[in-house]
Amino acid sequence: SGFFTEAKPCVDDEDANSSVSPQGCGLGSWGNKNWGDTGSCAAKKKHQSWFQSSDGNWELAKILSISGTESFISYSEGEVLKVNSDSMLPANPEILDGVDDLMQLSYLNEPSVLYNLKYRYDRDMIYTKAGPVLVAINPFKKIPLYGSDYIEIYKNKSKDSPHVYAIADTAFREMITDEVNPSIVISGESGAGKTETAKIAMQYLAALGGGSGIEYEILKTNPILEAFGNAKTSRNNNSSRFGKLIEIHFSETGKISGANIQTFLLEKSRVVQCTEGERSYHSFYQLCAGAPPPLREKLNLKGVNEYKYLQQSTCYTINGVNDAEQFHIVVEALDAVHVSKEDQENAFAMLAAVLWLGNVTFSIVDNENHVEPVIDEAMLNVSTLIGCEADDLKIALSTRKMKAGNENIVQKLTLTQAIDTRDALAKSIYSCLFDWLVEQINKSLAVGKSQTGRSISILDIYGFESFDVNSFEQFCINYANERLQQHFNRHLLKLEQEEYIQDGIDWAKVEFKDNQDCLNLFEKKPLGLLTLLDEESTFPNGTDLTFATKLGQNLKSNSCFKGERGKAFTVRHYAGEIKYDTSGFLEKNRDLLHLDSIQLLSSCTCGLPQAFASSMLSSSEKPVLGPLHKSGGADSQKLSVVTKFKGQLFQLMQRLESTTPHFIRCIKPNNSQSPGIYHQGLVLQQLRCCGVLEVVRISRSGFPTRISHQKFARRYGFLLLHHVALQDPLSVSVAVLHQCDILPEMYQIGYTKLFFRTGQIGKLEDIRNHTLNGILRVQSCFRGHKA
Ligand code: AD9
Ligand code: MG
Repeated sequence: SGFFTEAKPCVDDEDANSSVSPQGCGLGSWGNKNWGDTGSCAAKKKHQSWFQSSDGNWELAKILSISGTESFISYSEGEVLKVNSDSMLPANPEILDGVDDLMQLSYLNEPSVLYNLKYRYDRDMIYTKAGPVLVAINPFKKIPLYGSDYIEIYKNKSKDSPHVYAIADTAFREMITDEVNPSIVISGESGAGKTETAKIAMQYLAALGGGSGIEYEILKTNPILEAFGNAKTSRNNNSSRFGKLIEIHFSETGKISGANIQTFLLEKSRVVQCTEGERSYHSFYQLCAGAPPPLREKLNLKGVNEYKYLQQSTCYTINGVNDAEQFHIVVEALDAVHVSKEDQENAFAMLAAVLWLGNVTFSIVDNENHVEPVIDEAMLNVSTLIGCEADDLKIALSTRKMKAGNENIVQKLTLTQAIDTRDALAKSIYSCLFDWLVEQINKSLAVGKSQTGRSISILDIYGFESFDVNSFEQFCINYANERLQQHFNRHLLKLEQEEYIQDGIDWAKVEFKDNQDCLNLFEKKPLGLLTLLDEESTFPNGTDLTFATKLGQNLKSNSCFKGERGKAFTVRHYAGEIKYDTSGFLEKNRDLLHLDSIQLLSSCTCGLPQAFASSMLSSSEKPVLGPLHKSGGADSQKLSVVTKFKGQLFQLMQRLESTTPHFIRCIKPNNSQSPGIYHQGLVLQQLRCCGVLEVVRISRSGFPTRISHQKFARRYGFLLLHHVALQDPLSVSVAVLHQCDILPEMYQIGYTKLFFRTGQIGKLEDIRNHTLNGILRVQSCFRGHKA
């Protein structure tokens, strides 16, 4: 098994010497990237090789003969083909099939990595290490890898195959022994499995640190947040429409003492608009399907297909999901986190109010096309549910108070304005409800507010999205993913290499795709996407079109930006090019709720709307969106959505920087959410864009363990037989390394630190323990004598 656990540095020498072409037949390069190791034609003749078939997939072939730049190969069932030698890549020997760490591959080229992952995926081994990163391929089916038996196995370390449990275990032990706060950062495209992975990690930590009962509450936050914050999209039947950082607090002895959840930017627009084939938030369907009769009656609930907001898509159900059952699970979870029955009912009333708001219609009341809501069942239900007078609701939905100079004037609304006002109210009620729930959860989980300061954080945000039409929501989501990618690059690619270079060790730099340009495109002041969006959002005459035009004029020089005709623009993200349609950008960024609506909510007799109104008023203190809203007078002044989001992301990054990160990369093997389908091209694109292969390259040729000369000398100096202990730490260290037979290629001596390849410190620790035990034996023997 030693063969599989040690990192194997690169290609064997024999191959390198017998190379036919000086370029190593161009092995290792594909496209313009150079992932692979150098190999040789001789190596290709000995082993099987990869060649790319006409459909773009890589296939294994045997080389029959090589003449110049051409090779004859046989593949599949003996078919013989003439191919360009340069287009072939070496395959690994069979004995390396399915290794559990990509670092163990002799040839680290793309087809070999793809093959290794597929080999494992086909055998339900969905987890593979890529050096320090755990790669998780979504199985889209239940696999028997979880639960208490498995947790026990990883707890006792009786198995060390890659698993989320193993990552959580490492994080936990690191927290206890090194007194650090680890984080588990999960990334990947939409539908790749981040949320499931986060839950699996939580499950393990709950089992490890459980006992007080609080772990049960922590696990119960998942069904609640998923009900209110997840929805079916065309990419994922249970897509997170918000970002989440959960910080689990531990006592000194490693028992869970509480937790805290921070959420990021919920996609509000889904409440009032929904694309065909998708759904709004699960909570609506669950309520309609699962509410018991008395609640149905009280909220005057109808079937989902009677609500206009939900009717926009003809999709009401999800295959294999029982919304009524889910409703009961959510109620149970709300009980668990101590949301009172009364508050639960109030929360459901808000859901019903939102649904009924969507059914409010308007009729024209004068010859200037001003409208008023029709007083019907929908209007009456909304006012009952939120606890206001129907008349007050009517005024809030059909007029707007404005300040002109010192005078207050009342402006009547046109149909479009009235609909916008209605929808804005619905979106606000929903997002306030979401925030309120998170607050209730946090209150309940705050019991043992981390007295020790020890915690493990798990980050699960919405994954990179690319739809046919990409709007403001995708713009924000993809921006967040760009930030997260930079955090990944920084820790695994940049800092790692910088440390080698700074300490002066021999190191051939591994190049990687830096996404700083793209982040600059978003964040640069004064000319970045975010500032330009904010600026345009404050101009009274700004429109989505003028915004798009302005982008084209100002951002041309950034290589990640591409202007498009009309209201669109394209961003070259790390994960691919995305064309955004600016329709609705300005309005969504302003996210105005008119003061009239806030006043309406604060006058409601129902507890929740009042709480919502006061939280909205308190969060709208900072005047950032200027002129338009000042002249509008009555509108609340508040941070724009992107500015607030950027602030949250910066805070998040700061928090993550104070932790020791562990990375999990989720990969989606197909776009149809089906088990057993492994789409090479799709997997490759995800591996490429997120830099996993570069990480393996760095880890494989790198020195993952490092320790200062002083620390090393202190820990191992006593092992020296000849006393050099009086010498400087560097001399002591070197002497220890010689005495312990650590091979010269297994370490490097930097200016301040020693750098080791994997496994070397383990060897030294073994020797140390052995020696210490010997000393202890001698001492006890000695004591025995004395007695
Ligand atoms: V999004 O960015 O929130 O749209 P995620 O979170 O990356 O996305 P999610 O965890 O929701 O994806 O996974 C999508 C679906 O894949 C789940 O609903 C499961 O049906 C399926 N899945 C993911 N991971 C596993 C797993 N380890 N075992 C079984 C899984 N099924
Ligand atoms: Mg998710």
